[in-house]
Amino acid sequence: MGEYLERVKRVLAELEADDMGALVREALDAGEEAADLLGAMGEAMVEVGRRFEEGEYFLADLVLAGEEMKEGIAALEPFLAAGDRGAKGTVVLCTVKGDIHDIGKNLVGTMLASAGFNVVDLGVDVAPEKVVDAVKANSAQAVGLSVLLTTMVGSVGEVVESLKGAGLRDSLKIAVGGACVTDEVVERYGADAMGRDAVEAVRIFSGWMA
Ligand code: B1M
Repeated sequence: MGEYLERVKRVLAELEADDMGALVREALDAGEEAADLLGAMGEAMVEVGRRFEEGEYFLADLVLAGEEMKEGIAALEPFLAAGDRGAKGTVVLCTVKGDIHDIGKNLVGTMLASAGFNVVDLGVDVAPEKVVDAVKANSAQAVGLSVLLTTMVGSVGEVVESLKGAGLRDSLKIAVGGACVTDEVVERYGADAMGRDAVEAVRIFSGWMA
């Protein structure tokens, strides 16, 4: 890992970042790749989560790290290649009911939009009925669900069941992602695929909606 990548990872993980946007821009100017910077920030967030789990960090620290990461991502956005927006079809995206984590979901949304998808982002803590309404209103071809809390993973199943109930499931593809998602989650709740990161998410949706 290059010097800037190490620095980005360290200051975010140590909660020492007071202007993540400036640091990321400096790293880009020094020649670092946007994708590598994203990776370094992602690793830092895993470390922040670990320290929270171990009682070293508190909720306020998660909030702080989350805000800094958002600033870092905002600085990267112009570099996450812009494609032919909306041409590939429509994806309804959200974080599931009971879960308010949105950094990963936003990143997936940005990358999908850059790759040419029309993204309808419903936000966080989204009830299954809202997903159904949005799929109908936007004639979406796919749904993307983000879930980070193990306790909320059942919300994925609720969305799938609601889409089935509305007669929409057969004409839709559903991808899930987020820190707690495994292949088993996909199988148990009847989704179609899981993405480990935003790049994989783009690959999955592109495979469905080329
Ligand atoms: Co929370 N939190 N948090 N948190 N938080 C986790 C998820 C946790 C793992 C930390 C830990 O204990 N180790 C833990 C969950 C444990 C579990 O259930 N297994 C946890 C907890 C417990 C909680 C609270 C319950 C804490 C409390 O209140 N006591 C609470 C829950 C509130 C709620 O949702 N109801 C809570 C709150 C928060 C904050 C609000 C303070 C803040 C979020 C700020 C925000 O999102 N605006 C926060 C943060 C920052 C984290 C950690 C530290 C970082 C998450 C993050 O943004 N990562 C997180 C630790 C961790 O994940 N290891 C943690 C960076 C982001 C880029 O990665 O979101 O994983 P991620 O997205 C990735 C991939 O997963 C994937 O692509 C993204 C880009 O690579 N991906 C997809 C995501 N969605 C996808 C969808 C796809 C495909 C790929 O297709 C559709």
